[in-house]
Amino acid sequence: METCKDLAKVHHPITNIFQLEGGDDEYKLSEELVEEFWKKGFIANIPILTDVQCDLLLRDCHALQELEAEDPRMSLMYEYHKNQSGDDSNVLFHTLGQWRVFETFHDIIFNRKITVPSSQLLTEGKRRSVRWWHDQLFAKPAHHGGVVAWHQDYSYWTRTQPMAHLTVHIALDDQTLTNGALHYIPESHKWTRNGGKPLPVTDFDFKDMESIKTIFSEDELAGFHPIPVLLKKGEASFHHPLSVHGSYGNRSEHPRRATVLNFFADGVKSAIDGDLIGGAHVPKGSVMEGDFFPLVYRSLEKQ
Ligand SMILES: O=C(O)CCC(=O)C(=O)O
Repeated sequence: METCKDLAKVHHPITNIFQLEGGDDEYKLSEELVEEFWKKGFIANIPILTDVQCDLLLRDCHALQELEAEDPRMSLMYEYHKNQSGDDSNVLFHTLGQWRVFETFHDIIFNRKITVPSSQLLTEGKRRSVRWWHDQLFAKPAHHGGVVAWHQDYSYWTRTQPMAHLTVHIALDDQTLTNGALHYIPESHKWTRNGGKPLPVTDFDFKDMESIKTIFSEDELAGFHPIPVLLKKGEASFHHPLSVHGSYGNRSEHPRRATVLNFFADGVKSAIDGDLIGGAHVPKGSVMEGDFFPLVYRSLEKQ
């Protein structure tokens, strides 16, 4: 059988696409931005990628969308949904695991313009070493691109504990009100259940944008004020694992694509003995590490 190289075995950049000359401090967020993150649950419009870097990712995004079911590279993907909603008028291409297949998606996880700010935002107070969790690619085709319903990321991640996670959403196309821009609910990262647990998962059919409202308290409903962040191509938002976010459909003339990187602080442990992602197992209670979960940034601050 034809085989292919699993880039998860390589725990450093392979190309110089995202190479940076500066010292780490050049890529640090200001104290004001760190404060804003903890106050609102997200920060946005942080410039990360050049047009050339975006275009290389878009080239591979196209190749990913064209992968045939029998292509051996498909076996490396954690998840591959041509249309997660199953509804032709609401198409959401959504994959996890392309970092194992394409050098671009592999190397971006080590980009210090991303990992240095992540080390500042993973836990309040001190900088943390950053470990890779997984990637996601969202592509909404022109005219009939689908929604990403309101949700908190950590609702899907309780198999890794404690919660010290972070999401970096990078626009590969300018995001607008007609093409399905990312929206946040400011301060919703404080909305929890039973002593700090995330809200339960509600968007089971990947179609109903508003399904989360069925479980909101009166206060949460009153505080539900979505803000579009209108990222430009190459800009990122960083959000807290409990920040409620989502995006409407794409009714524009052009596709809207975004790459999403998920990290956790070094030291987060497995909370299950089963499959963590893509067949990766870490015994319950043990620190998340190994091929699938490389350290992408080592903080010099005492942990
Ligand atoms: O709207 C999108 O492309 C995905 C939103 C999302 O769930 C995320 O960035 O974490």
